[in-house]
Amino acid sequence: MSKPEILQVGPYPEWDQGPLDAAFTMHRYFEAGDKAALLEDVGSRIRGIATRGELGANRAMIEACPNLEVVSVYGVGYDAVDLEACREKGIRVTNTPDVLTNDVADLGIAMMLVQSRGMIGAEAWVRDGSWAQRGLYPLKHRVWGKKAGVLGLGRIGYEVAKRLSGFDLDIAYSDVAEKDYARDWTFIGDPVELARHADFFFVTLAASAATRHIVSRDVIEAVGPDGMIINISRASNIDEDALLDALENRTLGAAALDVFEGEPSLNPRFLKLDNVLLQPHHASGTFETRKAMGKLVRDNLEAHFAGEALPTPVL
Ligand code: 8YV
Repeated sequence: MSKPEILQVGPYPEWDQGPLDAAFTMHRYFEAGDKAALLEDVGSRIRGIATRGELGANRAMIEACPNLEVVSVYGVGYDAVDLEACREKGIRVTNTPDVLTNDVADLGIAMMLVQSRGMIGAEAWVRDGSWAQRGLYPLKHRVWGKKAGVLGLGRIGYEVAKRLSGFDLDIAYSDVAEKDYARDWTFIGDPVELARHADFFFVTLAASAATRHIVSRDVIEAVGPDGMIINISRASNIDEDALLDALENRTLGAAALDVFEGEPSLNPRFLKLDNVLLQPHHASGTFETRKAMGKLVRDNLEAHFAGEALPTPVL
């Protein structure tokens, strides 16, 4: 019996590629010189799409595969998958939640600390000889005992808030409703009010059309010149032009960002700023977590084609 044919949208590490190639016939979309020609050639044979969180699968790709049965996302965010198209056509969608939650939360906390305490500049201060030549490194800002706001108290937001409580921060959160598992923290429904509360404003909610630019110019202004925005979700959750304006005008004190519109290309305005920490969308980027993500991608595909329950279904 021939192996199910899969459209592979982006690269995977070799420890994933090997088992995928053994179990399926993989068509490497990302390597195709003429992607339209590849879809024309193999689209009718494609039964599954294996993609990445930031790459997804748009309607055109889905419709180019008329016998598509399942989309397996390497990542927890499935905002780049056209769920409406999948619903219309009865296509299953899976992602890789839970296995990456703690790494993503860890990096968010690290980004807050690194940016607030100026550790990138401090490293340069030592390495370039400034310490010996210019003396003490300039003072930065405290983290412990201040106020934090967590926009989105799902899996990742909850783990961020848990970690923040270790720094004696006054923690508030916003979500669609109060969470019974968050009785130790203050619920503030309005993102602007949450931003007014926060010295450190974490953006941790899942991205969708409904959350696009939820961190608006008003929210950014409410975080203010002494506040910091930390984004470990998706760039689309923030009005990036408004963010850049505020960072340039210093009406926002600082930002620490792991995601960007148009990544891996950035708006060049970011590169001129000294009040933003730039990270290359690597919040889940550890060997341990990425191996667990890759296994979930395979487990979901194998379960589907074996007619078994999907381990981590979205649709
Ligand atoms: C992954 C992510 O790095 O989980 C997600 O949605 O954005 C990241 O954890 C990405 O999906 C891997 O390409």
